[in-house]
Amino acid sequence: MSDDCLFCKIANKKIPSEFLYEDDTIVAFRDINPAAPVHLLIVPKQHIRSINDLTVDDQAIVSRLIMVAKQMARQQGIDKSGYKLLFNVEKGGGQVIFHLHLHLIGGWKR
Ligand code: DGP
Repeated sequence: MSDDCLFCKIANKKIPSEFLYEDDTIVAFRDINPAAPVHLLIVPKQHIRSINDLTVDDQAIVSRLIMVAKQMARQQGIDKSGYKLLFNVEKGGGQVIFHLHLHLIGGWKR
C-alpha cells in the first residue's frame, strides 16, 4: 500500500466506500464521476501504478480484473446490451489516478 495513493486508501478501507465486489485481491466500486449510467472501477488492492508497471508476476491480477468486470457487468444487467472496458495509461492516456484500475462503462439506452 502506498500512503499517498487514493485508491490504496479506498481499496484497503482507510477511506469508507461502498464496494459492489470484494475478494482478497480486488474491489469494485462506483466511479465518483460516472461517464455512463453504469460506471464501475475494478481495482487491485495491491499498488500498481499503471499498465506500464505490470510484470509477469501480475498476470493473475490482470486476468482477475477482467473476470470480475465480466461478473459485475452481469450483476449490473448490462452484459447482454454491451459495455466498454478501459484502462487509461499515464497522463497522455487520460489516467488521473495512478493506481491501476479497469473502467466498466455501459447501460446506455440504444
Ligand atoms: P482515470 O482517469 O482512468 O485515472 O480514472 C480515475 C477515475 O476515478 C475517474 O473516472 C474518477 C474516479 N475517482 C476519482 N476520485 C474518486 C473517489 O474518491 N472515489 C471514487 N469512487 N471514484 C473516484
